[in-house]
Parts: sequence; C-alpha cells; structure tokens
Amino acid sequence: MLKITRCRICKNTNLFNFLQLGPTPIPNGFLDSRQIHEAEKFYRLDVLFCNKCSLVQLSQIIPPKIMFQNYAYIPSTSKTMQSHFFTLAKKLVEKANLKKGNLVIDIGSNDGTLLKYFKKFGMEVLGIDPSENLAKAANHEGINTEIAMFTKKLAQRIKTERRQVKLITATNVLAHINDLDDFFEGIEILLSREGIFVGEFPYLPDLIEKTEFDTIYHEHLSYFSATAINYLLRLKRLFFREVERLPIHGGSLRVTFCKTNGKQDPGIAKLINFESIKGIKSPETYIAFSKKVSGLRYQLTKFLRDTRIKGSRIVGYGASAKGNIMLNYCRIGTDVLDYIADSIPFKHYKFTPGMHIPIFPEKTLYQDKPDYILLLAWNFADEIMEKLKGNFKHNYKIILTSPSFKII
Ligand code: DWN
Repeated sequence: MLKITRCRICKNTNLFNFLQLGPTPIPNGFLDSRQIHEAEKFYRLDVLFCNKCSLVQLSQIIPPKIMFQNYAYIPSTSKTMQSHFFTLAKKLVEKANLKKGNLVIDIGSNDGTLLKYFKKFGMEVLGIDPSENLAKAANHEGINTEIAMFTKKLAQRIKTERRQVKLITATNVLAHINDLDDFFEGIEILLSREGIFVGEFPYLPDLIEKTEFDTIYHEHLSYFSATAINYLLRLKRLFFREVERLPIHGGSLRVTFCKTNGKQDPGIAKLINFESIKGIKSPETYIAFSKKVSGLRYQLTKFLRDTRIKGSRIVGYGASAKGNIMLNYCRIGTDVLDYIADSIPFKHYKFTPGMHIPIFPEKTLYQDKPDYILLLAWNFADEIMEKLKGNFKHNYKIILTSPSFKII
C-alpha cells in the first residue's frame, strides 16, 4: 500500500493528520460465508489537511485493482440516483449544446446509468470504468464501456481513434483519483475547445457540518472544497466556469471546467468566501470535527447498548460502504444488529467486512418486527422511509446518524 508524503494538489509536505478512523477493511468488500472465516485485510484510515491549498486527503492509497474489483456501488438500484442522472443528462445536453450523434464520455461510468440517459437523448456514449463486473453489465445493456482507469495515455488513444469531445462527465470519481495531474492532463487532451467537463463530488463543508465521517473511506482519496478545486485549476490549463451545491449523497458540489477563459459564475467567488468564513482553511476546524466524530460515536454506541440492555431488537438498513465505516469505527456487530436489510441482490446472504453482520433482502425486514432500524444509507433516507411506510405495518423507530444523531 502506498503512503503519500506530499499534497496531491500543491505538493506541500506539511500535512496535518487530524483524524484516525483506525484499521478498517475495504468497505465495499462484502464477504461470503467461507470468507468470514479467513484472514481479512485491514487498512489505516488517516485523514490529512493541507494548510496550503486546503485539500483534505487520505494518507494511504490502496491499489485500484484491489479496491474496484467486484465493485459494489450500483447507482441504478436507487430511484434517487436514477432521477438525479436523468435531470443531469437533460441539463447537460442543452448546456454543452449537444447535437444528435455527438459523443459523450463519462469517466467512472459504473453501470452506465448516466450514459443510458444521454443515449436516450440521441448521443453516442462511451463509458470508462475500472470495475470489470460493472463495465460488463453496462456493455451488456448496450453502453459502450472501456474497462480502465482514465489516464492521459487513454485520453490520447481515444482522441486519436475518435475525436475530441464537447462533454466529459465524472460523477463521484474525482475523489477516487490519486494522480490528479495525469487525470486533468487527460481532460485537457480529450476536451474540445468549446467543450465542458462536469464533475460531481461530496462537498467537504457538508461533510464537516453534518459529521458525515462515514463517507471517509479508502476509495475516497480526496475531500474537495471549491477552495481546493480553484487552487488545482490555477495549476492547469482549465478554467473554473460554474459551481452548484447539490443535496445528493449528503451534500455534493457540481463543478464545470472549460479550456477557454470566459465569464466565471460569481457563485464561485461567493462559495470560496463562504468556505473561508466556515474555517475550511483553518486546522482548528478539523480538530473540532475530529472531536464531533468521537462524540457521535459515543452517542450512538451508548444508545445502542442501552437499547439492547432494555431487550429491544435493532436491525440495520442499507449495507452501504459508509455503513461499514460506521460499523467498524463504532465496533457495532451482531451483538447489536441482528442483520442488515438491503435491496441489492449481489449483497444478499453475504456479510459486512470487519464486523461480519449478515445481509438479507429487504423482504426479510418487512416480515420481521424489530423495534429499531439503524439507517446505514442515510443519503437515501427519504426514499427508504417511503418504502418502509409502504411495506411495514409494525411499530418501529429509525436511528439516524446524519445530519445529526436522532431517533424518529
Ligand atoms: O462515492 C460513492 C458514494 C456515491 O457512495 C461511491 N464510491 C460509493 C457509494 O457508497 P455506498 O455503498 O455508501 O453507496 P450507496 O449507494 O449509498 O449505498 C446504499 C445502499 O443502500 C446500497 O447497498 C443499496 C441500499 N438501498 C436499499 O437497501 N434500499 C438503497 C435504497 C435506495 C433502498 O431503497
């Protein structure tokens, strides 16, 4: 496993290690009944702050081959994500002035959910994703997908074989990129002069504000603010053109970059100023955040322990990567949660990494009568609670950890 010694953006070597989530298994590494009896790999999760460009980043890098083989994040399984991607595709066809047959490239295309909508709007599409299982599924659905990490070299080949493109998207990918220089040199090669790059990623001020520490895991190498992105772009031949805050995934930022300097969205300067006021450039902010994380762990584990002592039953809902970070950091096992219900067949009858909690189909929960449900996929709280209302006649309470710890 590699360890960084300098900031991914500005190469500063003076990095402040403000949070240690402890040895943690890869959160998407679900285990079958044989694997839970085998040795498991745990990796440190130390979080660093760069006081020069304000990038928050992980100190350790797990090889993508290990992280993304049999990747378990499948956006098409959620109506929230499908609606989000439909709206995004519709908006970008107009914004990028796309004509039928134009090529759209999605980096980190996953199961092709976003590209399917561009295809419906008449575009030619190309996905790029290192996860063989998901890329195969996308190709099977007619979404042409290269099984690869996006690199400058790949960009050069695509430009030679095809042409430069008017639109490149990358949703929930930038955080996963170790070599940001190579990535953006690839964007510069592939993007046409009038083209736009649109990226989305979890937004650091939201993560801090809502104590979303469980979104800190091995595949998310960087935790971006507009301040850090702005610093990065000033080092590249790309221009920060637009910014937009989004509610998705607990709070995200949508950014638009271009190759030509043009009218910059005044929202960018406003957001950078907002971040400065929120202390995004100050180490004290991260020290306070680290204390909030410990406080949340105490609140949650005390409640769970007291509730179990009273004889109540608790189950989990949403076997998500973030859920596995929460479970491992708080040491929540089958002594607390009888099982976790989840909608993804790939995860059914498997076990969570580290704490080995069994995962069952949602219908198991609907036929059961637990007293409490710990919502481990809080980013889909509305969708899941709607589902529970429709399928669950029994009296129960929901335990939420974000945007704050509460019982509803
Ligand atoms: O960056 C990333 C963000 C977007 O989240 C990815 N790298 C990884 C991903 O992590 P995740 O595993 O936390 O993803 P999800 O999609 O937030 O996990 C949600 C889990 O909840 C899934 O396993 C599906 C499940 N679910 C369910 O059981 N019933 C979801 C919905 C909407 C439901 O109704």
